[in-house]
Amino acid sequence: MNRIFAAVLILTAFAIAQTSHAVMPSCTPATSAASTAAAAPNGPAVTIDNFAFSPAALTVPAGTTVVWTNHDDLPHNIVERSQKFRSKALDTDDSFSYTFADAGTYEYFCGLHPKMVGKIIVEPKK
Ligand SMILES: [Cu+2]
Repeated sequence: MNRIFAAVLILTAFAIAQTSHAVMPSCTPATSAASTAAAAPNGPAVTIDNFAFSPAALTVPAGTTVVWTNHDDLPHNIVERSQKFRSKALDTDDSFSYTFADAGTYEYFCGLHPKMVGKIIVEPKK
């Protein structure tokens, strides 16, 4: 009896793990991408392509809004190493933007593929 319950539990957990990746992008409303992208149409851009951030390192002055756009056909997200910011899972052509008010080096990675890394170097305002 206990063994059957445990087996059902494991199967359920497995099923959730299998579907969560596919379900993730649809959890968030598709319309939010357009509004975040529109927030800074001319800001410096980081593109996500082939499991890589490009440019991998970007230098901007403080106060700049950086826009990341996912051009891969599977979701990625952006997670700052010390959790200063974190995007939702970005589906194809979704964007995320963040305004860097303070100077510093902001290292980030993809929460879904942690080997994908990049950094934004923010220089003090002149
Ligand atoms: Cu990724």
